[in-house]
Amino acid sequence: MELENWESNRMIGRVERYLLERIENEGTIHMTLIDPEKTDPETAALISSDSESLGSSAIMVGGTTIVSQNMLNSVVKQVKEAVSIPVILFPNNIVAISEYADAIWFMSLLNSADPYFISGAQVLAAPLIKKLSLEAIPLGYIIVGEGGSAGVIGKACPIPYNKPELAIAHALAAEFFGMRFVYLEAGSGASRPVPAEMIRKVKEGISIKLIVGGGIRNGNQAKEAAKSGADVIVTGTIIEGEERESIKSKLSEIISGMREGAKAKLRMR
Ligand code: 1GP
Repeated sequence: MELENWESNRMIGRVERYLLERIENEGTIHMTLIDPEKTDPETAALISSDSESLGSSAIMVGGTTIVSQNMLNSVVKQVKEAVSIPVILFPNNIVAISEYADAIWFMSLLNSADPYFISGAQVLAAPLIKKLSLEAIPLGYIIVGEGGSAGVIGKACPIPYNKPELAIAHALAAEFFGMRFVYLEAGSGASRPVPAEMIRKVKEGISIKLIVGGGIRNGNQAKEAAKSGADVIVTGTIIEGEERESIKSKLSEIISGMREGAKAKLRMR
């Protein structure tokens, strides 16, 4: 096979290609994160369908404390039936894999002090991912600020918000490892999202795609993150425990804010 064909056929799968195209066209894209321990399958399907209508590009499914694979499978299956955008697994551990998803973030927690979260779980999961033909998208995961439950469970040494140079170093390591996405994670429900300055400096320092999440609750924060250079914005907590209409209005505010920020980002290209 020609090198070029090998690269296009083998390295980058269908979901990743779709994400890259949307980022290229829209500047910044939004993903809704569903935690199957906190949202039942029916509600997950409704929220996912609303997210798609409002402009989300993908649904991520995962949480820090997944205990039931059955629940995960039901959520993924029902979400798949409700949307045409991809469903991407966001695994906390080896049990968080479902054959019904389109792809999986194949993620390494780069600032963990425990090798299990850097490459151990990944080695255990890889054969199953292959067997299920799940598209694996390589992702460097970096916990910053408070770090939340993901920081505690993943035994991370969170990067302080006033040390963007450390975030750049970790993100560059992800790039040099060959990962194609890097995620600055403030932790689900963080009281402060990743600061604009950290996003801007990391974006300037790398050439892979930058995902930002944790603590984004309003349109202004989404706008700031996009304007500062985020390629993907993830929100999860805003869809939990609220009425459908109020979730829709929050999502719409966040996606409009992001789009405003993305316009500024596109102009700066
Ligand atoms: C958590 O970054 C995601 O992994 C989303 O965070 O729940 O605070 O939106 P929130």
